[in-house]
Amino acid sequence: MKKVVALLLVFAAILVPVFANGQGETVTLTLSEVHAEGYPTTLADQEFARLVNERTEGRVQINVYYGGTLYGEETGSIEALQIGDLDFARVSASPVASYVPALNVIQLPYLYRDGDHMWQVLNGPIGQDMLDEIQASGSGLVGLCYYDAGARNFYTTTPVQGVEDMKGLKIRLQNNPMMVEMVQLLGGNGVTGIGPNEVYSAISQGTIDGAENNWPTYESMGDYEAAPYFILDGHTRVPEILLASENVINKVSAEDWEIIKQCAKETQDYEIEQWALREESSREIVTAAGVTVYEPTAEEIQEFQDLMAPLYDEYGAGYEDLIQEIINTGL
Ligand code: BDP
Repeated sequence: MKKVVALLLVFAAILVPVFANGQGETVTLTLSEVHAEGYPTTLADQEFARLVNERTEGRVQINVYYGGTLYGEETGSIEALQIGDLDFARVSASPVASYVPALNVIQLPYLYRDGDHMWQVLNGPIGQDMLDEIQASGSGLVGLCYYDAGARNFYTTTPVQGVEDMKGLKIRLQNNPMMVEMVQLLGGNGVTGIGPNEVYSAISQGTIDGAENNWPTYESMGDYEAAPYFILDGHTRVPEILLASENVINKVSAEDWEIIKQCAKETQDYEIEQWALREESSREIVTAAGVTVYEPTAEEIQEFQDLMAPLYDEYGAGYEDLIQEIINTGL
């Protein structure tokens, strides 16, 4: 009799978790984020983890490592996703283009009229096709959703009020050859291989003369203290992407994979709201700290745009119709 009870207990111990989640034990997954606590994308990652935990009734637990503690450089996190060493990473679309070249199209300089235009494109069939392309490309990556990252602008240790002031400046860029070429077209030198958390010290040490980013990163990484000249040239709008490793599909049930994809989509609007708030507060913080913000005239912006135009021929080759469709969206 005792043996039977013992046997039943063993069975129960095995079967209860199996029935509880359809797969076995709770699956613990890891998400890497370069930004600090409280940054809009970090908040969205955490909301994603919370929703997944709630909807899978605890079957899937996602641990968010923010502040670049796992990977300070996004190329490193993308490669870890590809080999299944990491499950999720919230990254900028910029470095992903090295693995999925079509993504360069949605980050060409001066492509969007404004943020609303970009969201119309990303929330429509073009945006979904691009996310699908990430997995279809055989990169081992899955694009789950986009987040807002506003517009990127140059900031430097010396005043820049137009293209002529960019000549000879060493500017840190994301790991994307198109961005390096963009700065070369302006007469500057693009520098890559510096993580966003290292920009402040690279500027302070004089390794670079500046970088380019949005208001929140400029503020949150403290870069404004080292490079206090900010020109609102708005050369690119590069969306953020929440990526999964394709390997996650093997770690969770089919039902939970669908839940994960759905939850990611649902966090997009939340991030956009958080983004708008942070863009405003970051702008206030850096201007109060004495940053010199230069607002170029339409003619001055046109000069940036004209010099960068060759990127459309090179990186837009084969995508001419798509580019036209993007430009026409919302008109
Ligand atoms: C920020 C993005 C972050 C990038 C960073 C960069 O949010 O994902 O890593 O730019 O310039 O705006 O590397």
